Amino acid sequence: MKALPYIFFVSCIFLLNCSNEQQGDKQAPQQTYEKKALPRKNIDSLTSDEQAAYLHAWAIIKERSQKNFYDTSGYMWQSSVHDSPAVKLPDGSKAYPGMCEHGTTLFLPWHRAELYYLEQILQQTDPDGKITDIKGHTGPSTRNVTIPYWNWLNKPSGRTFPKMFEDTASVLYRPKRFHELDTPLISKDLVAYQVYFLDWLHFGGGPAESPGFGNPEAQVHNPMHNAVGDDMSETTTAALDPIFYSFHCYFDQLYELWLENHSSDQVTSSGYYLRGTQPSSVARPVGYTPPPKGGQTMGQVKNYFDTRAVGYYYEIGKGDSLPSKEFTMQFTKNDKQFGAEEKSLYTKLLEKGGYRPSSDPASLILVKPFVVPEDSVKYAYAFFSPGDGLDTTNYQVDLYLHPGGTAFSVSNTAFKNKYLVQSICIWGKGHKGMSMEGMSMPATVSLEATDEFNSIVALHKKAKWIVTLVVTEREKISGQKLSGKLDLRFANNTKR
Ligand SMILES: [Cu+2]
Repeated sequence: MKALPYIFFVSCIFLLNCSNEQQGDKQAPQQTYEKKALPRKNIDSLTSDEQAAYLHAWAIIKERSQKNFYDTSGYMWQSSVHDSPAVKLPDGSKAYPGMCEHGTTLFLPWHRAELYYLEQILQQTDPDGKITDIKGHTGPSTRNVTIPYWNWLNKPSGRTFPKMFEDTASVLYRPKRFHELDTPLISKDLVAYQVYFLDWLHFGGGPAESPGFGNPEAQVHNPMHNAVGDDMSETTTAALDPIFYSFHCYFDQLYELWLENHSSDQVTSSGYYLRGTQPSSVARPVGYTPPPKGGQTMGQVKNYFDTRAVGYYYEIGKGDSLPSKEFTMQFTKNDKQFGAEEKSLYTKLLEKGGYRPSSDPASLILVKPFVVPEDSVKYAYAFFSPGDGLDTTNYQVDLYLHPGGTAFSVSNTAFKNKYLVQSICIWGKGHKGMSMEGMSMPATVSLEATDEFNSIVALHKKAKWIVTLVVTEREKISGQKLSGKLDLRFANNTKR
């Protein structure tokens, strides 16, 4: 199963009102230097001193923002870098914290850079361990603080999340997360398959000419944002939740594993400058050159390929390793998926997690019959153009390929297991306004099913089949009747 779901993704202009406070940071000349790489650990394996240092650093960046909302080394600015393209400063001028990148090849690289800056800022909060924070703690030194990762593929140490995020008195706590989730939501097999067997286009997302979600983003990241809920379910607020950074830290580890298993040469965006305004007190990564027009200070994608040069590496304990490549290989041999086999490849990959596409009543079902061609195809895509009611709601799109005479039904588990081939989750629909410079966003969601289509060609030439798209609203907030269009395209040439 290889798939590339494309999506029109819009971003949000989040205007922060001005106050009488001063802007925290004026840009000074940039400097770069190499530093010792520090381990990023599983949050559950931090020692009590490491926990104390992490919490102390967070308490300090929170206090900075309480004193000066516009302090670029404070919590508010750092969370604004995720989705605040324009901020009006007290003097009336504008500043540009940043914009997250989603639905393109920049998704993983951008979030890597975002974590780098926050980590450097946390390290610099109290290197000598002398400051007393808002929680009344003096020290310890924050010199060696790194962002700990939340391995959301494992059973949580707390009820739903790692314990450190469930302590109600902690600076890391947010009360409105969905604390009753059945986790792990995502299957390790699905993620391992993506890391080992997907090329950059399908893992990292589409390039400037044809942007689109990579599978980890569409099938793992997006449903997880919705599942954690509250702040995390909107792009404008996601980074206000401290769990955001540990959540993304694990995606960054998966990005690193992908780079180890493949090659950074495949990463189509390596020369792109990453948008975001970061404090000049943070040393830029090795190889950094300022962008031609100024303004965006996070550097280029390629500046972050070598994490040790950037200042960190992942400490992966036994319990944190993915299923092996050899084990995962079994999923690639699935050529009978539309014959005797009872489950599609995608269904098998999902099995070990709680995440189940089309598990709620469908909000919209679209069908299109087709005749299976005689020869295998170079590509097969289902395109979904969202219509009424889908511009402001988070939803799920699931793709089924099945024989004529059968029909989708939510309660027919055997049918769903056999014919579900692909899905994509759309989140952050509060997000409106800008799209990335130089990247034109298509207005349709598209789901690739080339391998699955060719499995059907091998077994069922000239038969009548049906493509069904099932749209499920995740929050049922629109109350509107939903509409949309489905198109199926397949051909023998490589051009879509
Ligand atoms: Cu995210």
